[in-house]
Amino acid sequence: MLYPIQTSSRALMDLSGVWDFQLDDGQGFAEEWFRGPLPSPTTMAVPASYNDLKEGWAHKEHYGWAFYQRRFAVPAFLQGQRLVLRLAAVTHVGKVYLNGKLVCEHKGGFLPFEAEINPYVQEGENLLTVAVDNRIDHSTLPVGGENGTSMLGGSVAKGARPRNLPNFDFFNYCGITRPVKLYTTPWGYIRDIALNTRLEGGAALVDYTLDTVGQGEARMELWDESGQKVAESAGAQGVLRVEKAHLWQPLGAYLYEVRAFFGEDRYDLPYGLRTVEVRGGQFLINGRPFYFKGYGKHEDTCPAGRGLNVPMNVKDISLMKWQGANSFRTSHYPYSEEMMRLCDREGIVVIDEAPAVGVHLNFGGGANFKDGRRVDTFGPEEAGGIRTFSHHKDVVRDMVARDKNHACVVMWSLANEADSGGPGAYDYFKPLFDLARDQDPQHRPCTLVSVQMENFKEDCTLRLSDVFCLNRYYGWYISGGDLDAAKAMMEQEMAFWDSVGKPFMFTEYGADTVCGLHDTTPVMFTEEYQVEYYKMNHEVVDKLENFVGEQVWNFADFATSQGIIRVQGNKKGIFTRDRKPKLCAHYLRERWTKIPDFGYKSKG
Ligand code: BDP
Repeated sequence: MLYPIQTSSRALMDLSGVWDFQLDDGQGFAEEWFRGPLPSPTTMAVPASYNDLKEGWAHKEHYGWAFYQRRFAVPAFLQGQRLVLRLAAVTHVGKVYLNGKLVCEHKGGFLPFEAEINPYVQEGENLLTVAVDNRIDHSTLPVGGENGTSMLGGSVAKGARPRNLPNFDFFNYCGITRPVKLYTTPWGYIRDIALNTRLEGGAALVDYTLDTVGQGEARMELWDESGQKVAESAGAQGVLRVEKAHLWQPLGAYLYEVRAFFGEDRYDLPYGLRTVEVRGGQFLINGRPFYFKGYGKHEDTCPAGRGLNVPMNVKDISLMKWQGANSFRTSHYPYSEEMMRLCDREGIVVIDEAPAVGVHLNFGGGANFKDGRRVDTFGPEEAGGIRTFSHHKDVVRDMVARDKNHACVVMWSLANEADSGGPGAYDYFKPLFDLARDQDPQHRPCTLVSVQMENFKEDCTLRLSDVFCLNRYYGWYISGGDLDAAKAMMEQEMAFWDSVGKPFMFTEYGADTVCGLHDTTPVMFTEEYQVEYYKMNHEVVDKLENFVGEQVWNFADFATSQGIIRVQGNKKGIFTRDRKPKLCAHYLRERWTKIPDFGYKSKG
């Protein structure tokens, strides 16, 4: 799916701003709030999560639907064009109405959807209503408790309101969290572009496919950064050959511009030339062994919640570069298209993750430890099993469709901390890996991110993943406070992963650290402990031959549900939520600025 842009054939209108807003008390659909002005609206920023933008529990912990509304006019001079309304993220279910009529519905809060609205548009003002449902359960991604009750089927106390019970460790922010845009195309138009780069000596070959609708001649051009046309080709499918190609490199971005023409339509796409491959125990970018240094992150800022925050995205990348970091994972959902385009420009390497978190009914990640009963996550629905499979296919397909041309994306992560060692896990995940591999024109490596478990040798990642991505908390959840014991246990497990012969890395390791807590003896929660924790971990992983990267948990402190092990959120950040460095930020800077992006392990 193409990002909406303005070109010589396309107009683009951004509907961001302050919209009318009303939480649904249960009457919204019965009273057909989408037919006219909302009965008693307040104001709401779009894009943003609504939870923290008004005071009190009603907005913060709302359970169910909320209605957004605004008016817009379509300029008369755009008549005769195809009009598309595009919503980049509505969390988690959206119903879109124009002038009282349902235009489209979409499930999944972190990926875009769009609809042709010509049949619905009227002259003068149009009334746009977006109803948003934030409920999570065993069929949604991320996963939540059923019917607003606890994961294991406990019932709501009499008189208590049902509420979302996330089976994951981040706040269930919701609303229209990314931009709503209106764009035009001619009636014969470019629906999609798929690109793949192959290297041949100093030349690059770009295979392309244009997916078009209607009649017209197709043509492609490739322009370099200095504004020179370096290749062109006729037809909807073909190859662009670039002699002396300037490659896109980690922390050394170079972006060509692909110009696609079809009939009267034109679409321009920034495109970096690079290859990715897993060979032996190495992760190769442009044929050289890459070492991941960086983070698991969140889209989480105050007060926008998960709402697009462009200044913070720019700041975060600046902080990462200050530290010598070169990469992050979009834990635990695909990030905004604006962030992906920024990473292309900045040379930041991205592991792109599907919103599949909480696919584990015996462990909810971090704040959500279970009561000890075992549930067969991938077992029959009647026995309480998960119902995410078909939706999981949709989000994997849509994530690849959205992000397939980004140079920054080097690997797909199909889930975070699923029950991948449990019965039925292989059969659940095998078709998802097949799907991702089949849909990606670049055939990037695929992984699933593994939770710490005793039976790690049964983790289906061993049979499915190209790179083993491990979340490990030796020295925090395991042997917290006793780094010697933690180290011994960790060495034992890591020897196994190093012996398998495939590359592996940490996608999470971390320790909660309250900014400002200090001690001469490094006890848990102090800034000193966080530094000692990472030093211990690095002593172990530096000795592992096939260990290809360290992504720390987390870049910054972030909001979670309330719970007895969360102090106004998760405090494993290396930066505070407002991006001030903890002691450890300086330690990691020391370390990472000395570690080369390529060839860190001897085999390089
Ligand atoms: C892991 C999860 C992550 C949590 C983290 C933690 O993948 O979402 O925030 O642990 O506990 O289980 O901090």
